[in-house]
Amino acid sequence: MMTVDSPHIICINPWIHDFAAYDFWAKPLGLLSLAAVLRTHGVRVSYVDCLDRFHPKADHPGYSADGRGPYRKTPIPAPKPLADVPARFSRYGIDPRWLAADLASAGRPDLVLVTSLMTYWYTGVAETIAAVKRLYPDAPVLLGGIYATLLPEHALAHTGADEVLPGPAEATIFRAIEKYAGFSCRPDFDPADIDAFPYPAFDLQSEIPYVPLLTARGCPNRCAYCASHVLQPRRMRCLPENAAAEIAYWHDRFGVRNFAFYDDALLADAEDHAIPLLERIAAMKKDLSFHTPNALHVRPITSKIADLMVKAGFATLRLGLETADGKNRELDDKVRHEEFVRAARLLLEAGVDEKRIGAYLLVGLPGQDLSSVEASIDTVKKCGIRPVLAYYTPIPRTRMWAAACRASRYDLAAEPLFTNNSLMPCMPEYDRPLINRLKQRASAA
Ligand code: B12
Repeated sequence: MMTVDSPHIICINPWIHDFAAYDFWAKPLGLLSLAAVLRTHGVRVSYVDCLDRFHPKADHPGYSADGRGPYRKTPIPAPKPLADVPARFSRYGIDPRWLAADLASAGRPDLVLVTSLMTYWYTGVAETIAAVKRLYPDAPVLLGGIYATLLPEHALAHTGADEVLPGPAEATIFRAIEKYAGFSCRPDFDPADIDAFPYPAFDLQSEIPYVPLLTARGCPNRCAYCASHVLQPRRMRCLPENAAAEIAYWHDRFGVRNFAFYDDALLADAEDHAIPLLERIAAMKKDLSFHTPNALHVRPITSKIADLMVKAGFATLRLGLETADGKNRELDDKVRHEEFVRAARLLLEAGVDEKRIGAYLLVGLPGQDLSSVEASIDTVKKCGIRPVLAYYTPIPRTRMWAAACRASRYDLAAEPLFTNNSLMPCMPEYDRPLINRLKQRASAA
Protein backbone atom coordinates (compact mmCIF):
# COMPACT_ATOMS: atom_id res chain seq x y z
CA MET A 1 0.00 0.00 0.00
CA MET A 2 2.82 2.44 0.87
CA THR A 3 5.23 3.58 -1.80
CA VAL A 4 7.86 5.47 0.25
CA ASP A 5 9.03 5.37 3.86
CA SER A 6 6.61 6.81 6.37
CA PRO A 7 6.59 10.59 6.14
CA HIS A 8 6.83 12.83 9.19
CA ILE A 9 3.94 15.24 9.63
CA ILE A 10 3.66 17.94 12.28
CA CYS A 11 0.10 18.88 13.24
CA ILE A 12 -0.20 22.33 14.80
CA ASN A 13 -2.94 24.00 16.83
CA PRO A 14 -2.14 27.69 16.33
CA TRP A 15 -2.09 30.64 18.71
CA ILE A 16 -5.18 32.75 19.32
CA HIS A 17 -5.00 36.54 18.87
CA ASP A 18 -7.94 38.21 20.56
CA PHE A 19 -9.12 40.63 23.22
CA ALA A 20 -10.14 37.68 25.39
CA ALA A 21 -9.92 33.89 25.25
CA TYR A 22 -10.40 31.11 27.75
CA ASP A 23 -10.34 27.33 27.48
CA PHE A 24 -14.03 26.49 27.77
CA TRP A 25 -13.46 22.86 26.84
CA ALA A 26 -11.91 23.90 23.53
CA LYS A 27 -9.70 21.39 21.75
CA PRO A 28 -8.87 21.04 18.04
CA LEU A 29 -11.00 17.95 17.59
CA GLY A 30 -10.84 18.06 13.79
CA LEU A 31 -7.04 18.29 13.65
CA LEU A 32 -6.62 15.50 16.21
CA SER A 33 -9.09 13.35 14.25
CA LEU A 34 -6.90 13.75 11.18
CA ALA A 35 -3.79 13.02 13.26
CA ALA A 36 -5.41 9.75 14.36
CA VAL A 37 -6.35 8.83 10.80
CA LEU A 38 -2.80 9.48 9.59
CA ARG A 39 -1.27 7.57 12.46
CA THR A 40 -3.36 4.51 11.75
CA HIS A 41 -2.15 4.66 8.14
CA GLY A 42 1.53 4.49 8.99
CA VAL A 43 2.37 8.23 9.04
CA ARG A 44 4.70 9.50 11.79
CA VAL A 45 2.74 12.28 13.47
CA SER A 46 4.05 14.93 15.88
CA TYR A 47 1.71 17.36 17.58
CA VAL A 48 2.51 20.90 18.65
CA ASP A 49 -0.19 22.70 20.62
CA CYS A 50 0.28 26.47 20.84
CA LEU A 51 -2.65 26.54 23.30
CA ASP A 52 -1.23 23.92 25.67
CA ARG A 53 -2.17 25.01 29.20
CA PHE A 54 -0.04 22.21 30.57
CA HIS A 55 3.13 22.90 28.60
CA PRO A 56 6.12 21.55 30.59
CA LYS A 57 7.69 25.04 30.58
CA ALA A 58 4.58 26.76 31.95
CA ASP A 59 4.96 28.02 35.52
CA HIS A 60 1.40 27.59 36.64
CA PRO A 61 -0.46 24.99 34.68
CA GLY A 62 -4.11 26.00 34.68
CA TYR A 63 -5.86 23.12 36.42
CA SER A 64 -9.53 23.19 37.32
CA ALA A 65 -11.86 20.51 38.60
CA ASP A 66 -14.01 20.40 35.49
CA GLY A 67 -11.21 20.74 32.93
CA ARG A 68 -11.62 24.39 31.97
CA GLY A 69 -8.92 26.96 32.56
CA PRO A 70 -7.10 30.10 31.41
CA TYR A 71 -4.61 30.19 28.57
CA ARG A 72 -1.25 31.84 29.05
CA LYS A 73 -1.53 35.36 27.73
CA THR A 74 0.95 37.89 26.31
CA PRO A 75 -0.13 41.41 25.35
CA ILE A 76 0.73 42.24 21.73
CA PRO A 77 -0.11 45.23 19.54
CA ALA A 78 -3.54 44.88 17.95
CA PRO A 79 -3.56 44.39 14.18
CA LYS A 80 -3.96 47.72 12.35
CA PRO A 81 -7.71 47.47 11.66
CA LEU A 82 -8.31 47.06 15.41
CA ALA A 83 -5.79 49.66 16.55
CA ASP A 84 -8.49 52.11 17.69
CA VAL A 85 -10.38 49.62 19.85
CA PRO A 86 -9.89 50.64 23.49
CA ALA A 87 -9.14 47.15 24.84
CA ARG A 88 -5.98 45.17 25.36
CA PHE A 89 -5.10 42.70 22.63
CA SER A 90 -3.15 39.51 23.37
CA ARG A 91 -1.57 36.42 22.01
CA TYR A 92 -3.03 33.44 23.90
CA GLY A 93 -0.86 30.38 24.22
CA ILE A 94 2.71 29.31 24.73
CA ASP A 95 5.81 31.50 24.53
CA PRO A 96 7.17 31.80 20.96
CA ARG A 97 10.52 30.40 22.19
CA TRP A 98 8.78 27.29 23.49
CA LEU A 99 7.09 26.86 20.12
CA ALA A 100 10.43 27.16 18.32
CA ALA A 101 11.96 24.59 20.69
CA ASP A 102 8.99 22.21 20.28
CA LEU A 103 9.17 22.47 16.49
CA ALA A 104 12.92 21.84 16.58
CA SER A 105 12.61 18.81 18.83
CA ALA A 106 9.84 17.36 16.66
CA GLY A 107 12.39 17.25 13.84
CA ARG A 108 12.18 18.24 10.18
CA PRO A 109 8.71 17.50 8.77
CA ASP A 110 7.75 16.44 5.26
CA LEU A 111 4.50 18.34 5.70
CA VAL A 112 2.92 20.60 8.31
CA LEU A 113 -0.83 20.59 8.96
CA VAL A 114 -2.21 23.69 10.67
CA THR A 115 -5.81 23.96 11.80
CA SER A 116 -7.90 27.10 12.28
CA LEU A 117 -11.03 28.00 14.20
CA MET A 118 -12.52 31.49 14.35
CA THR A 119 -12.29 33.50 11.13
CA TYR A 120 -11.20 36.54 13.17
CA TRP A 121 -8.26 34.65 14.66
CA TYR A 122 -6.40 34.46 11.34
CA THR A 123 -3.51 36.68 12.49
CA GLY A 124 -2.71 34.04 15.13
CA VAL A 125 -2.62 31.42 12.36
CA ALA A 126 -0.33 33.64 10.28
CA GLU A 127 2.05 34.19 13.23
CA THR A 128 2.17 30.43 13.85
CA ILE A 129 2.92 29.64 10.20
CA ALA A 130 5.64 32.32 10.14
CA ALA A 131 7.29 30.58 13.12
CA VAL A 132 7.21 27.26 11.23
CA LYS A 133 8.64 28.84 8.10
CA ARG A 134 11.50 30.45 10.04
CA LEU A 135 12.67 27.04 11.20
CA TYR A 136 11.66 24.89 8.24
CA PRO A 137 11.47 27.24 5.23
CA ASP A 138 11.13 24.36 2.79
CA ALA A 139 8.44 22.41 4.61
CA PRO A 140 5.06 22.76 2.90
CA VAL A 141 2.31 24.07 5.17
CA LEU A 142 -1.26 22.98 4.57
CA LEU A 143 -4.03 24.92 6.30
CA GLY A 144 -7.51 23.56 7.05
CA GLY A 145 -10.23 23.95 9.65
CA ILE A 146 -13.15 26.31 10.13
CA TYR A 147 -11.62 29.64 9.03
CA ALA A 148 -9.98 27.88 6.09
CA THR A 149 -13.34 26.41 5.08
CA LEU A 150 -15.34 29.61 5.48
CA LEU A 151 -12.78 31.91 3.82
CA PRO A 152 -10.36 29.81 1.72
CA GLU A 153 -9.19 32.63 -0.59
CA HIS A 154 -8.58 34.96 2.32
CA ALA A 155 -6.72 32.22 4.16
CA LEU A 156 -4.45 31.57 1.20
CA ALA A 157 -3.69 35.27 0.82
CA HIS A 158 -3.16 36.16 4.47
CA THR A 159 -1.61 33.30 6.41
CA GLY A 160 1.51 32.22 4.54
CA ALA A 161 0.12 28.69 4.06
CA ASP A 162 1.25 26.97 0.87
CA GLU A 163 -2.19 25.49 0.33
CA VAL A 164 -5.61 25.73 1.90
CA LEU A 165 -7.72 22.61 2.00
CA PRO A 166 -11.30 23.47 2.96
CA GLY A 167 -13.91 21.10 4.37
CA PRO A 168 -13.84 17.85 6.31
CA ALA A 169 -10.56 16.19 5.39
CA GLU A 170 -10.81 12.51 6.37
CA ALA A 171 -11.01 11.66 2.65
CA THR A 172 -9.04 14.51 1.03
CA ILE A 173 -5.99 14.45 3.30
CA PHE A 174 -4.62 11.35 1.55
CA ARG A 175 -4.20 13.16 -1.78
CA ALA A 176 -2.39 16.00 -0.01
CA ILE A 177 0.00 13.58 1.71
CA GLU A 178 0.78 12.02 -1.63
CA LYS A 179 1.29 15.40 -3.31
CA TYR A 180 3.61 16.83 -0.67
CA ALA A 181 5.25 13.82 0.94
CA GLY A 182 5.19 11.33 -1.94
CA PHE A 183 3.46 8.86 0.33
CA SER A 184 0.69 7.08 -1.40
CA CYS A 185 -1.89 5.17 0.56
CA ARG A 186 -5.62 4.77 0.44
CA PRO A 187 -7.98 5.10 3.38
CA ASP A 188 -8.63 1.72 4.98
CA PHE A 189 -11.89 3.03 6.42
CA ASP A 190 -15.01 4.61 4.94
CA PRO A 191 -14.69 8.42 5.33
CA ALA A 192 -18.49 8.63 5.06
CA ASP A 193 -18.98 6.44 8.13
CA ILE A 194 -18.27 8.23 11.42
CA ASP A 195 -18.35 4.86 13.24
CA ALA A 196 -15.31 3.80 11.25
CA PHE A 197 -13.15 6.77 12.34
CA PRO A 198 -10.36 6.13 14.83
CA TYR A 199 -10.66 8.05 18.12
CA PRO A 200 -9.11 11.52 17.89
CA ALA A 201 -5.47 11.50 19.02
CA PHE A 202 -5.95 13.29 22.36
CA ASP A 203 -3.14 11.11 23.71
CA LEU A 204 -0.70 13.33 21.75
CA GLN A 205 -1.48 16.16 24.20
CA SER A 206 0.76 16.75 27.21
CA GLU A 207 -2.33 16.25 29.43
CA ILE A 208 -5.92 15.19 28.81
CA PRO A 209 -7.89 17.44 31.18
CA TYR A 210 -11.11 16.57 29.32
CA VAL A 211 -12.19 14.93 26.11
CA PRO A 212 -14.52 16.54 23.56
CA LEU A 213 -17.10 14.16 22.11
CA LEU A 214 -18.78 14.48 18.76
CA THR A 215 -21.48 11.85 18.34
CA ALA A 216 -22.68 13.33 15.06
CA ARG A 217 -21.24 15.52 12.33
CA GLY A 218 -23.46 18.27 10.96
CA CYS A 219 -26.80 19.58 12.08
CA PRO A 220 -30.38 18.90 10.92
CA ASN A 221 -31.29 22.55 11.61
CA ARG A 222 -30.52 25.60 9.50
CA CYS A 223 -30.26 28.50 11.93
CA ALA A 224 -29.71 31.79 10.15
CA TYR A 225 -26.61 32.77 12.13
CA CYS A 226 -24.85 29.39 12.07
CA ALA A 227 -22.40 27.90 9.58
CA SER A 228 -22.66 24.28 10.65
CA HIS A 229 -24.29 23.18 7.38
CA VAL A 230 -21.48 24.79 5.37
CA LEU A 231 -18.76 23.23 7.51
CA GLN A 232 -20.25 19.75 7.73
CA PRO A 233 -22.66 19.45 4.79
CA ARG A 234 -23.11 15.73 5.31
CA ARG A 235 -24.88 14.62 8.49
CA MET A 236 -23.34 11.50 10.03
CA ARG A 237 -24.30 10.05 13.37
CA CYS A 238 -22.49 7.37 15.28
CA LEU A 239 -24.12 4.44 17.03
CA PRO A 240 -24.82 5.09 20.71
CA GLU A 241 -22.83 2.00 21.72
CA ASN A 242 -19.77 3.34 19.90
CA ALA A 243 -20.00 6.75 21.61
CA ALA A 244 -20.32 4.98 24.97
CA ALA A 245 -17.31 2.79 24.16
CA GLU A 246 -15.23 5.89 23.37
CA ILE A 247 -16.13 7.42 26.73
CA ALA A 248 -15.15 4.21 28.51
CA TYR A 249 -11.88 4.10 26.52
CA TRP A 250 -10.73 7.58 27.60
CA HIS A 251 -11.75 6.97 31.18
CA ASP A 252 -10.28 3.48 31.54
CA ARG A 253 -7.03 4.12 29.66
CA PHE A 254 -6.29 7.73 30.59
CA GLY A 255 -8.37 8.42 33.68
CA VAL A 256 -10.41 11.13 31.93
CA ARG A 257 -13.44 12.23 33.97
CA ASN A 258 -14.64 15.32 32.13
CA PHE A 259 -16.25 15.18 28.70
CA ALA A 260 -17.64 18.00 26.57
CA PHE A 261 -20.21 17.32 23.87
CA TYR A 262 -19.46 19.30 20.68
CA ASP A 263 -22.58 18.10 18.89
CA ASP A 264 -24.67 20.79 17.19
CA ALA A 265 -27.89 18.87 17.90
CA LEU A 266 -27.23 16.24 20.56
CA LEU A 267 -30.92 15.76 21.27
CA ALA A 268 -32.11 15.40 17.65
CA ASP A 269 -33.97 12.08 17.21
CA ALA A 270 -33.34 11.44 20.88
CA GLU A 271 -35.24 8.11 20.98
CA ASP A 272 -32.67 6.58 18.63
CA HIS A 273 -29.60 8.48 19.73
CA ALA A 274 -29.31 10.51 22.94
CA ILE A 275 -31.60 8.31 25.04
CA PRO A 276 -29.80 5.01 24.34
CA LEU A 277 -26.47 6.81 24.74
CA LEU A 278 -27.45 8.33 28.11
CA GLU A 279 -28.78 4.96 29.28
CA ARG A 280 -25.47 3.35 28.44
CA ILE A 281 -23.45 6.04 30.17
CA ALA A 282 -25.65 5.80 33.27
CA ALA A 283 -25.26 2.01 33.28
CA MET A 284 -21.46 2.32 33.30
CA LYS A 285 -21.70 3.69 36.83
CA LYS A 286 -18.45 5.59 36.49
CA ASP A 287 -17.91 8.91 38.19
CA LEU A 288 -17.95 11.09 35.07
CA SER A 289 -18.96 14.67 34.35
CA PHE A 290 -20.44 15.84 31.07
CA HIS A 291 -20.66 19.39 29.79
CA THR A 292 -22.57 20.87 26.86
CA PRO A 293 -20.79 24.16 26.05
CA ASN A 294 -22.21 24.12 22.53
CA ALA A 295 -25.82 24.31 23.84
CA LEU A 296 -28.70 21.89 23.79
CA HIS A 297 -31.97 22.70 22.08
CA VAL A 298 -34.74 23.05 24.65
CA ARG A 299 -37.61 21.62 22.61
CA PRO A 300 -36.61 17.92 22.77
CA ILE A 301 -35.98 17.95 26.54
CA THR A 302 -38.45 15.62 28.29
CA SER A 303 -38.58 14.43 31.89
CA LYS A 304 -37.06 11.13 30.74
CA ILE A 305 -34.12 12.90 29.10
CA ALA A 306 -33.67 15.21 32.11
CA ASP A 307 -33.60 12.21 34.50
CA LEU A 308 -31.14 10.34 32.29
CA MET A 309 -28.87 13.37 32.08
CA VAL A 310 -28.68 13.51 35.85
CA LYS A 311 -28.03 9.77 36.11
CA ALA A 312 -25.32 9.97 33.43
CA GLY A 313 -23.54 12.85 35.20
CA PHE A 314 -24.38 15.94 33.16
CA ALA A 315 -22.78 18.69 35.21
CA THR A 316 -22.76 21.85 33.09
CA LEU A 317 -25.74 22.44 30.88
CA ARG A 318 -26.05 25.22 28.35
CA LEU A 319 -29.40 25.67 26.67
CA GLY A 320 -29.84 27.42 23.33
CA LEU A 321 -32.86 29.64 23.10
CA GLU A 322 -32.86 29.85 19.34
CA THR A 323 -35.44 28.00 17.29
CA ALA A 324 -34.48 25.58 14.55
CA ASP A 325 -35.40 28.02 11.79
CA GLY A 326 -33.75 30.95 13.50
CA LYS A 327 -36.86 33.12 13.18
CA ASN A 328 -37.81 33.77 16.78
CA ARG A 329 -34.64 34.83 18.38
CA GLU A 330 -35.74 36.60 21.47
CA LEU A 331 -37.54 35.21 24.43
CA ASP A 332 -40.76 36.92 23.46
CA ASP A 333 -42.35 34.19 21.43
CA LYS A 334 -45.21 32.42 23.17
CA VAL A 335 -44.47 28.82 22.20
CA ARG A 336 -40.76 29.15 22.69
CA HIS A 337 -41.24 30.84 25.99
CA GLU A 338 -43.40 27.99 27.27
CA GLU A 339 -40.98 25.40 25.91
CA PHE A 340 -38.14 27.08 27.66
CA VAL A 341 -39.93 27.37 30.99
CA ARG A 342 -40.89 23.70 30.76
CA ALA A 343 -37.34 22.54 29.90
CA ALA A 344 -35.89 24.52 32.82
CA ARG A 345 -38.51 23.07 35.18
CA LEU A 346 -37.84 19.49 34.03
CA LEU A 347 -34.10 19.85 34.50
CA LEU A 348 -34.47 21.40 37.95
CA GLU A 349 -37.00 18.75 39.00
CA ALA A 350 -34.61 16.06 37.81
CA GLY A 351 -32.02 17.50 40.18
CA VAL A 352 -29.54 19.39 37.98
CA ASP A 353 -27.78 22.05 40.08
CA GLU A 354 -29.45 25.36 39.17
CA LYS A 355 -26.11 27.16 39.18
CA ARG A 356 -24.87 24.84 36.45
CA ILE A 357 -27.73 25.40 34.02
CA GLY A 358 -27.19 28.39 31.78
CA ALA A 359 -29.29 29.69 28.94
CA TYR A 360 -27.46 31.40 26.09
CA LEU A 361 -29.05 34.67 25.09
CA LEU A 362 -27.84 36.02 21.75
CA VAL A 363 -26.82 39.65 22.06
CA GLY A 364 -25.87 42.00 19.22
CA LEU A 365 -27.88 40.53 16.33
CA PRO A 366 -28.46 42.82 13.36
CA GLY A 367 -31.40 45.10 14.12
CA GLN A 368 -31.75 43.82 17.68
CA ASP A 369 -33.05 46.22 20.29
CA LEU A 370 -30.67 45.49 23.13
CA SER A 371 -33.11 46.64 25.77
CA SER A 372 -35.25 43.61 24.84
CA VAL A 373 -32.43 41.43 26.17
CA GLU A 374 -33.16 42.77 29.65
CA ALA A 375 -36.61 41.19 29.55
CA SER A 376 -35.09 37.90 28.33
CA ILE A 377 -32.58 37.95 31.18
CA ASP A 378 -35.42 38.37 33.67
CA THR A 379 -37.43 35.55 32.11
CA VAL A 380 -34.50 33.15 32.35
CA LYS A 381 -33.90 34.12 35.96
CA LYS A 382 -37.56 33.63 36.83
CA CYS A 383 -37.15 30.04 35.68
CA GLY A 384 -34.46 29.62 38.31
CA ILE A 385 -31.49 29.25 35.97
CA ARG A 386 -28.62 31.46 34.79
CA PRO A 387 -28.70 33.73 31.76
CA VAL A 388 -25.42 33.55 29.81
CA LEU A 389 -24.88 36.32 27.29
CA ALA A 390 -23.63 35.04 23.93
CA TYR A 391 -22.39 37.87 21.76
CA TYR A 392 -23.33 37.42 18.13
CA THR A 393 -20.49 36.63 15.70
CA PRO A 394 -21.34 37.39 12.06
CA ILE A 395 -20.22 34.44 9.95
CA PRO A 396 -19.64 34.46 6.19
CA ARG A 397 -21.84 32.09 4.15
CA THR A 398 -24.64 32.05 6.71
CA ARG A 399 -28.13 33.33 5.90
CA MET A 400 -27.71 36.20 8.34
CA TRP A 401 -24.42 37.38 6.80
CA ALA A 402 -25.96 39.88 4.33
CA ALA A 403 -28.07 41.47 7.08
CA ALA A 404 -25.02 41.53 9.36
CA CYS A 405 -22.95 43.34 6.71
CA ARG A 406 -25.75 45.87 6.13
CA ALA A 407 -26.18 46.53 9.85
CA SER A 408 -22.50 46.74 10.71
CA ARG A 409 -20.57 49.92 11.28
CA TYR A 410 -17.53 48.03 9.92
CA ASP A 411 -16.77 46.60 6.48
CA LEU A 412 -17.17 42.97 7.57
CA ALA A 413 -16.76 41.54 4.08
CA ALA A 414 -13.40 43.26 3.63
CA GLU A 415 -11.85 42.38 7.00
CA PRO A 416 -12.65 39.27 9.08
CA LEU A 417 -11.09 40.89 12.17
CA PHE A 418 -14.19 43.10 12.35
CA THR A 419 -16.42 40.05 12.93
CA ASN A 420 -14.94 39.62 16.42
CA ASN A 421 -17.92 39.56 18.76
CA SER A 422 -16.06 41.69 21.32
CA LEU A 423 -16.69 44.63 18.99
CA MET A 424 -20.45 44.00 18.85
CA PRO A 425 -19.97 44.66 15.15
CA CYS A 426 -23.66 44.68 14.16
CA MET A 427 -24.71 47.31 16.66
CA PRO A 428 -24.84 50.94 15.48
CA GLU A 429 -22.32 51.74 18.22
CA TYR A 430 -20.56 49.99 21.09
CA ASP A 431 -22.91 51.08 23.86
CA ARG A 432 -20.67 50.35 26.83
CA PRO A 433 -23.07 51.49 29.60
CA LEU A 434 -25.91 49.39 28.18
CA ILE A 435 -23.68 46.33 27.71
CA ASN A 436 -22.35 46.67 31.26
CA ARG A 437 -25.92 46.94 32.49
CA LEU A 438 -26.84 43.73 30.69
CA LYS A 439 -23.79 41.94 32.10
CA GLN A 440 -24.63 43.05 35.61
CA ARG A 441 -28.27 42.12 35.25
CA ALA A 442 -27.28 38.68 33.94
CA SER A 443 -24.81 37.99 36.74
CA ALA A 444 -26.76 39.53 39.65
CA ALA A 445 -28.27 36.98 42.00
C1 B12 B 1 -17.40 22.76 19.40
C2 B12 B 1 -17.52 24.21 19.03
C3 B12 B 1 -17.14 25.15 19.98
C4 B12 B 1 -16.48 24.78 21.32
C5 B12 B 1 -14.95 24.87 21.25
C6 B12 B 1 -14.39 24.36 19.94
C7 B12 B 1 -12.89 24.43 19.82
N1 B12 B 1 -12.30 23.53 19.11
O1 B12 B 1 -12.23 25.28 20.34
C8 B12 B 1 -17.07 25.90 22.21
C9 B12 B 1 -18.43 25.45 22.64
C10 B12 B 1 -16.26 26.31 23.41
C11 B12 B 1 -17.23 27.01 21.16
C12 B12 B 1 -17.26 28.34 21.48
C13 B12 B 1 -17.51 29.34 20.54
N2 B12 B 1 -17.81 29.18 19.25
CO1 B12 B 1 -17.83 27.45 18.39
N3 B12 B 1 -18.16 25.86 17.47
C14 B12 B 1 -18.00 24.61 17.76
C15 B12 B 1 -18.55 23.70 16.65
C16 B12 B 1 -19.96 23.30 17.04
C17 B12 B 1 -17.79 22.44 16.30
C18 B12 B 1 -16.30 22.58 15.97
C19 B12 B 1 -15.73 21.21 15.82
O2 B12 B 1 -14.99 20.74 16.64
N4 B12 B 1 -16.13 20.50 14.76
C20 B12 B 1 -15.79 19.12 14.55
C21 B12 B 1 -14.51 18.90 13.80
C22 B12 B 1 -14.36 17.42 13.50
O3 B12 B 1 -14.58 19.63 12.62
P1 B12 B 1 -13.49 20.71 12.21
O4 B12 B 1 -12.84 21.33 13.35
O5 B12 B 1 -14.11 21.60 11.19
O6 B12 B 1 -12.38 19.81 11.48
C23 B12 B 1 -12.56 19.21 10.21
C24 B12 B 1 -12.22 20.14 9.03
O7 B12 B 1 -12.32 21.51 9.33
C25 B12 B 1 -10.86 19.71 8.64
N5 B12 B 1 -9.68 20.28 9.31
C26 B12 B 1 -9.52 20.76 10.55
N6 B12 B 1 -8.25 21.12 10.75
C27 B12 B 1 -7.58 20.88 9.63
C28 B12 B 1 -6.25 21.08 9.29
C29 B12 B 1 -5.83 20.72 8.00
C30 B12 B 1 -4.42 20.95 7.60
C31 B12 B 1 -6.74 20.18 7.06
C32 B12 B 1 -6.30 19.82 5.71
C33 B12 B 1 -8.08 20.00 7.42
C34 B12 B 1 -8.47 20.34 8.68
O8 B12 B 1 -10.87 18.32 8.88
C35 B12 B 1 -11.53 18.10 10.11
C36 B12 B 1 -12.13 16.74 10.13
O9 B12 B 1 -13.07 16.56 9.10
C37 B12 B 1 -18.56 24.71 15.45
C38 B12 B 1 -19.67 24.47 14.43
C39 B12 B 1 -19.38 23.31 13.55
N7 B12 B 1 -20.37 22.49 13.35
O10 B12 B 1 -18.28 23.13 13.06
C40 B12 B 1 -18.75 26.05 16.16
C41 B12 B 1 -18.10 27.33 15.58
C42 B12 B 1 -16.68 27.02 15.18
N8 B12 B 1 -18.11 28.25 16.73
C43 B12 B 1 -18.37 29.45 16.40
C44 B12 B 1 -18.49 30.52 17.33
C45 B12 B 1 -18.97 31.84 16.77
C46 B12 B 1 -18.19 30.35 18.68
C47 B12 B 1 -18.26 31.44 19.77
C48 B12 B 1 -17.61 32.75 19.39
C49 B12 B 1 -19.74 31.55 20.15
C50 B12 B 1 -20.25 32.84 20.64
N9 B12 B 1 -20.75 33.70 19.76
O11 B12 B 1 -20.21 33.05 21.80
C51 B12 B 1 -17.57 30.78 20.98
C52 B12 B 1 -16.23 31.39 21.33
C53 B12 B 1 -15.02 30.57 21.23
C54 B12 B 1 -13.86 31.23 21.85
N10 B12 B 1 -13.69 32.53 21.70
O12 B12 B 1 -13.08 30.58 22.48
C55 B12 B 1 -18.56 29.59 14.91
C56 B12 B 1 -17.30 30.13 14.20
C57 B12 B 1 -17.51 31.43 13.51
C58 B12 B 1 -16.29 32.03 12.91
N11 B12 B 1 -16.37 33.33 12.70
O13 B12 B 1 -15.29 31.42 12.62
C59 B12 B 1 -18.94 28.14 14.52
C60 B12 B 1 -18.61 27.77 13.09
C61 B12 B 1 -20.45 27.96 14.84
C62 B12 B 1 -21.38 28.83 14.08
N12 B12 B 1 -22.10 29.65 14.79
O14 B12 B 1 -21.50 28.79 12.89
N13 B12 B 1 -17.36 26.49 19.93
